[in-house]
Amino acid sequence: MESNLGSTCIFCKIIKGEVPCQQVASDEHFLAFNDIYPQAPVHILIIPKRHISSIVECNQEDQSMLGSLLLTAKMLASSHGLDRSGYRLNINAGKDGGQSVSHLHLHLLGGRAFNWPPG
Ligand code: DGP
Repeated sequence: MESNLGSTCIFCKIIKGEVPCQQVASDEHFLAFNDIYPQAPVHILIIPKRHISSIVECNQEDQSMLGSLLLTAKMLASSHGLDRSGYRLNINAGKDGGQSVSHLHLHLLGGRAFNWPPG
């Protein structure tokens, strides 16, 4: 779901260049940049350039975008040398999921071991 909240969204401001970021990659549909509060040696956020507030808002029309989002993360993990050691892909949704920014984003975390279950 698109929303005019995009005009005040911090990640939309990053996409527009109004807020700086450490960019990792960019294409027509996605932007990847380092998380400002890294939880691992590699902590990259991959976001769609179209404002979507959450995975909760996604539907069948977003199937292709969501698949591309995962493949983009997989390629970035590979280019960061994480294929052998492994990594974690994480999407937080809503309050219980710990989502703090209302713009769909995928966390790519790597460079250390992670526990399961998560805290
Ligand atoms: P989540 O909790 O899943 O909504 O994760 C949001 C992440 O976004 C969190 O790890 C911190 C990161 N973040 C928030 N604001 C900024 C920002 O202005 N720049 C960057 N690079 N990351 C941000």
